[in-house]
Amino acid sequence: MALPVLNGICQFIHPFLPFLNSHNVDYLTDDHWNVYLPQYIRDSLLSSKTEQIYDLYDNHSNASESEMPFNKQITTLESLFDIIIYWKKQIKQLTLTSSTYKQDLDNIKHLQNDEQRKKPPANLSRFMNEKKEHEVDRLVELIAHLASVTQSDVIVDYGSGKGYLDGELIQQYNLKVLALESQNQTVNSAEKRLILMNKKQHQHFDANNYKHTTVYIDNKTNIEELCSEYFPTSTSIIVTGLHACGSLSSTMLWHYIRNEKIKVLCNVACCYHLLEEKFDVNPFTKEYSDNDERSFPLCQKLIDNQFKLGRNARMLASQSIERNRNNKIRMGAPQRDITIDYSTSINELLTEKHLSFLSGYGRSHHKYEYGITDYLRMSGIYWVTTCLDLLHGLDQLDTDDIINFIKSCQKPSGAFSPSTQHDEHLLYTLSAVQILVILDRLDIIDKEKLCSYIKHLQQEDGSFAGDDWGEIDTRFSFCAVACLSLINCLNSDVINIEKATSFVVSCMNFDGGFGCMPGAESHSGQIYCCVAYLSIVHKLELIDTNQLGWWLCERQLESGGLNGKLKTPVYNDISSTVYFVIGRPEKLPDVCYSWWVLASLKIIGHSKWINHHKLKQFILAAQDDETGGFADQPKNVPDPFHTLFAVTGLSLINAYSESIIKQVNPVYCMPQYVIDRIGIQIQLL
Ligand code: 3PZ
Ligand code: ZN
Repeated sequence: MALPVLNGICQFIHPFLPFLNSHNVDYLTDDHWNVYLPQYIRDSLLSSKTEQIYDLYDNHSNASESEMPFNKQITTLESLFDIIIYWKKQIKQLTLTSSTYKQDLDNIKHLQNDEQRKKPPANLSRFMNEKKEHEVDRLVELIAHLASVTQSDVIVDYGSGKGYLDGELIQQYNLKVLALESQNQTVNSAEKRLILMNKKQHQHFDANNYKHTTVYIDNKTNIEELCSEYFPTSTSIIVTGLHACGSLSSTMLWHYIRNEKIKVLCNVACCYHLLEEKFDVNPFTKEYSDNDERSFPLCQKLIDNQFKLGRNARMLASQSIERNRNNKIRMGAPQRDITIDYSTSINELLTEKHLSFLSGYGRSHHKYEYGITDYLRMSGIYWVTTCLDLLHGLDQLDTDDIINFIKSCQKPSGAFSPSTQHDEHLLYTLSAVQILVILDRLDIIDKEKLCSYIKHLQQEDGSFAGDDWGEIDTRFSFCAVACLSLINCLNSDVINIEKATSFVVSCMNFDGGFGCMPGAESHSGQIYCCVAYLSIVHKLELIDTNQLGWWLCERQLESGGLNGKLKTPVYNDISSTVYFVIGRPEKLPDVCYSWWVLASLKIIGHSKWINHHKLKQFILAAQDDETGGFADQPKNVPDPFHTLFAVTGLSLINAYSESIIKQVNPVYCMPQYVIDRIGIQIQLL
């Protein structure tokens, strides 16, 4: 019964797949309107409002015959809707809807009284937000009932994250939980959270019921064996996941089908776009996946037909029409902005005031004010030194004092700390190297030691840790190659450049941007580090410059300022008719993003894609006309960090002549004449 439906739908959507797989960031560059939309859809869209199109769809779905309109040629939007609605009805007949699920649950409930549940007191914080509490409480109830009717004694949680679900399974129902999580840090913080919660609530939490382990789960993972390792007496298992991401959900299915001891699968899947696809390229590596066992499609029939759906189409498939219709706030909603009265704002550069603001910070490091506490003093000195140099004020700096300070921060490893009492770190090592290059005092560096320090921070996968504590981040990949190139030691004897590059590229996202690790959300600061990294190693051709350029120039807001990342509305569809948007902290425009965004655009050759005049107005308005210096936004407190990035932003758009602001190098964020002096060749597009 299912097979004709499956085949019919595959045939029906086949011609639409290139369209379904297009991404709206390519809308203009790839001319989607003309390339993908048949004339009849273009006509309908131009002649009706969005609301009317939705109405047409709704009216159709009520009126439509359940007979397949086979012989009709699709020439109107109505006839297209006819076919879509026909297939929707066919699928519905094959689907367990939420009403049958609810009935099933009620039936189970009759078998099981709920007296043993220890509901947490409503006035106690469980360190979860409301949405999470709602989800967790319902899933916990369901799992407990399923455990009871199937006599299962261990719950295996795939991708346990912060352990929200596990904590409640144990507290409320005294169940045994094995938590599986691939991220070590996450597992540790989950355990801490559970212990903390236990203390605060004075409730008994039986630690013997909670076992966790750090594993990357795939089809080869032997769940039965893991269970008997942690719970030797276990006889039957429930596998579950609350937002089991991408392939984790299909893996769970794989295990369930093949393992007798797993009695129940109870999963809330998510992130369909992260599912690997057998016949499509991996969105991150752009390569065909060998790991076809846990990938889409799972069904043998579709595998036999070599059916390829594509990542964007799967993403689209998880957006319901009903939900979109009900949301007034859509993805294309304007980003949050501030209003600035440009008729009264400062519109000239207060160079003299900035020079005294900066040299006040630089002169005595006993009196560092807001922003420059000792844990980032080395970077503070770099911000001040670079900015003074760009404003022709380097003579105001006590360079001997600075050199002595840097020497006091040089560790036996050859690397540098933010201040004397702290430990060395790549971030402050780069700052120290940058200052020394500007002051032409590279003699202070022990190149051999520094090279071996940086070498030992490189990991097997090519990534870099920031220090011996081991945090991994694409920022550190940039710091590593920036340091090495500035001391003229960037070569394959010191670090594995090829691996380092493939790690950075593995952090590239479908939107053209980069995150701090593979799969992490695109963010301007991270994009700058990755783009600057690729410029230093001359591998800019690996960037999709159209896609990235679009993402970056869309950071500019009406106020002229730039923000740091995409505003992504988070929909909370607890009830099917009421929709809330839970506001994630949005990124307002900020002067420092002038640098992260603009420098990235400059490197990929698209700095003209933002409005220079408006940006200049925004940056100038953020000056403090009393103390000097720039703040993150107009009227806020100035600091050296934002002062540097305001000045470098103005430099990149050539807002003033060289005699007022010197040229800045977009990769190193140092004066261009300094880079020329040491003769580094970066790549610019
Ligand atoms: C600021 N750091 O973590 S920080 C930084 N931020 O050391 C320095 N834009 O509270 C100063 N925000 C001011 N002087 C802010 C450097 C941050 C960036 C915070 C910030 C900037 C908006 C909220 C991270 C290079 C190095 C470090 C960063 C980015 C790039 C803070 C908060 C954080 C930090 C310092 C002070 C004022 C100055
Ligand atoms: Zn900022």
